[in-house]
Amino acid sequence: MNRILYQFPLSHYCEKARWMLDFKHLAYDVRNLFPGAHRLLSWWRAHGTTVPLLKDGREWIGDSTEMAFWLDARYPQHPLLPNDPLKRGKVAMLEEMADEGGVHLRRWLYGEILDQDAVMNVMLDSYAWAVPVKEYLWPFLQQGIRRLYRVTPEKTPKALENMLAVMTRLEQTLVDNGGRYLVGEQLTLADIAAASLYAPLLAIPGTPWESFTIRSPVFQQVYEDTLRRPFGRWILRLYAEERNSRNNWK
Ligand SMILES: N[C@@H](CCC(=O)N[C@@H](CS)C(=O)NCC(=O)O)C(=O)O
Repeated sequence: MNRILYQFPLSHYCEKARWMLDFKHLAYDVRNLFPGAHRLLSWWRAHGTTVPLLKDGREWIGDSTEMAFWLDARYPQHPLLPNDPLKRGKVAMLEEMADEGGVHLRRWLYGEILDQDAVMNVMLDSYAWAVPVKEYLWPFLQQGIRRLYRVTPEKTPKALENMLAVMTRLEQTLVDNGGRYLVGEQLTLADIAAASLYAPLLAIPGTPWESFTIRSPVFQQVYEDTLRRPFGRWILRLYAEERNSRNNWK
């Protein structure tokens, strides 16, 4: 396969990239990079430090937003961004907002789930060499994640607040647009970004986040509130009706 998505199974930005490729009906292979070591490839090929990292033929793209623009330019079928300049600008702005929400969500959610064996399994079971030693590796990985994403008791409450504030702004846009899509009358990059970056909150079957346990009362409350809100119900609808591939994250 000449198109390869380098990723982490658990990453919601990688889910965004998978969804974009699936939406455009582009076939690809998934390769899981080991956290930390991934930076060698990301830096070498795209001068970045993160995944998703896409290799498409001879091209390498190292950021999910860049990927969207690049994919649309190269493969115009099933556009992620509308041609109309006003709608296009709005989609780009909402995607950026969703990306920002994803950073807050990640910090808060890791604070809630990073001590769970289910998280260790999703993160490490895809590396055959790591499985026999995963219990030894896990504390180092946990520490690295806490440090990289600044998952601390001081920072996570603010991350929750910010994550919910972005959710409210996206939800208001959705409701103002009639409740089906964020912009216009069809799925765009804005919807894919918002739904994939907030999907970890909802334990949707077929996603990497289905197996986590909700332990704290705060998480229970956030989960129930999100399920009740138009935004949460909308994400569930998109996953049920418009996410044209599942279980492709392993
Ligand atoms: N702006 C980037 C963000 C991607 C991102 O934050 N990826 C995380 C995984 S969720 C990552 O690679 N973290 C490892 C690191 O920063 O070294 C994108 O949209 O692709």
